[in-house]
Amino acid sequence: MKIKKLLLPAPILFFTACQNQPMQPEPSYPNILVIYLDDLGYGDVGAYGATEIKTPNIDKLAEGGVRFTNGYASSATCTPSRYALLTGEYPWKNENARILAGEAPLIIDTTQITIPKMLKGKGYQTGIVGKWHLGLGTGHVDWNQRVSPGPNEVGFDYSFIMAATQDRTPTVYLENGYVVGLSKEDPLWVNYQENFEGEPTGLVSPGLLKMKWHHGHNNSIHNGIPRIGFQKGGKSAMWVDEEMADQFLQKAQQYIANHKNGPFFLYYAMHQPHVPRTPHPRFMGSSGMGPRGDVIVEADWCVGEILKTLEEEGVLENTLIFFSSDNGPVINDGYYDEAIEKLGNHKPWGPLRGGKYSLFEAGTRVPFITFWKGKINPSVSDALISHLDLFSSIAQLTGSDKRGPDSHELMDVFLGKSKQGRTELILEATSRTALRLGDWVMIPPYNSPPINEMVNIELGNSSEFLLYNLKDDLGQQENLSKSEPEKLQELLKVFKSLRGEEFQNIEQLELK
Ligand code: NG6
Ligand code: CA
Repeated sequence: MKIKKLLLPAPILFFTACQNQPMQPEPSYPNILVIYLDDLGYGDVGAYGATEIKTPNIDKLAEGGVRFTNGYASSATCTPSRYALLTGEYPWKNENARILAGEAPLIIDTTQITIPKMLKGKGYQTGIVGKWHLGLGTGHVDWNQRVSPGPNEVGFDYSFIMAATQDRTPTVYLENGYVVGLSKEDPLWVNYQENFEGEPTGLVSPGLLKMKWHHGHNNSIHNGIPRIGFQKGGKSAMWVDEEMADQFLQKAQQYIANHKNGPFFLYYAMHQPHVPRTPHPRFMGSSGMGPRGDVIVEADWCVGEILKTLEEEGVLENTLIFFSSDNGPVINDGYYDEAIEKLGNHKPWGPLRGGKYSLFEAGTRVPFITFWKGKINPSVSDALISHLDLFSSIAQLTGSDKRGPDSHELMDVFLGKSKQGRTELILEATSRTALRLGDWVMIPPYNSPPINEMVNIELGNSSEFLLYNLKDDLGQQENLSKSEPEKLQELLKVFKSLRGEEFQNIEQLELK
């Protein structure tokens, strides 16, 4: 097993490295780079079957690494997925792990163990660049002071983030807790309950908009785009949406250059293709699919640039890369941006049913790739894996004795040496849960509407139990709960044992 080799005591590795390359001592452990997209669907990537959109750089990762076909985000929305990724804990165990407002308090306890904290214990430098969306402060954030606690208090030595999402206020970057470019003369104020007097909103000033809102998104306007949440002031700090990709890329590249002597852990949390989709002008029209396609092309380009940076800095062969997305795809998530009109034959969900917010497969099954030049042999793996598993697997790789509560040790699977993934996984979508067990999925009955009409996505809600055999029915068309009662019982038993007491009488529960 190669892992054993990696677990050689540091001095031995160091000595070996010195013998081979006397000028450049190698770090004992690999750098770890997590490239995490926002709302990228299973079918949005060439390597996963997309033909109408080109993603050559992501495809390069897939072709040179392990491309997982059963890789899952923990949840069908952002905050819970990101919570699980960093903590290795199921998001439904933390009642605050649901889509957060831009002023929501931090939902990771500062005493809680996280991947970056664990890696700091192993001598890593740790950084995050991009979307945070895990809350900041303890309530009533004053954006004109250092905002804390945040990423720097849960394990990141360096952070350059947007607080929540691109469609939420405040529309500013924060670097190590400070709003970037903020002037004392024009302080920044944020409110999610009411507007500031005299400030225009998407609702009352449609003439100021360059992008129209479809649902939600009619509060404060910045850069001609109406957002969720109100803000006032802070003009010198406001980001330019169209430059966000370049901004995050540059910071990520700088981080790599500054820490090339490693080992480093970099969480590069890109904002594409979440709404509002605002490609840089050089990518406008690049996909023929409107802004949603264009920002995927832009994101793919960013991935290529990051790979180049790793190569130029001489660390590509010593960097284990995880590539994935926080949840499944959505076409109209609240703005008129031609995503529907120009979709053509492209299927962001690939062969799967549902999408973002859904308990059906497309909600949580996402592109999931591992890449490590020279260390991973290219392959396709159907092993069942989750973002949850990064924690304990990385701990395994780096010899840490820490583990994530719901995280499995699957480094051999991530390195393509084994296909023995999980046997079971709880899937979550806006606080509803389902169970994947082997090739089967069971979704308990939920009373909520079966379709979210606004986004036009089937949510997986039904008055009866849903049971699918994904091996024969990847598109979840045939509900076998009646014809396979024993299978249903088997899954129910596991579901109950994983979800605990509250779900013991699930047959009688009126689930919302
Ligand atoms: C929803 C927003 C949606 C998106 C989502 C979060 C409305 C009507 N919809 O509430 O546009 O921002 O939250 O997406 O406001 S996520 O990927 O960060 O979870
Ligand atoms: Ca998302």
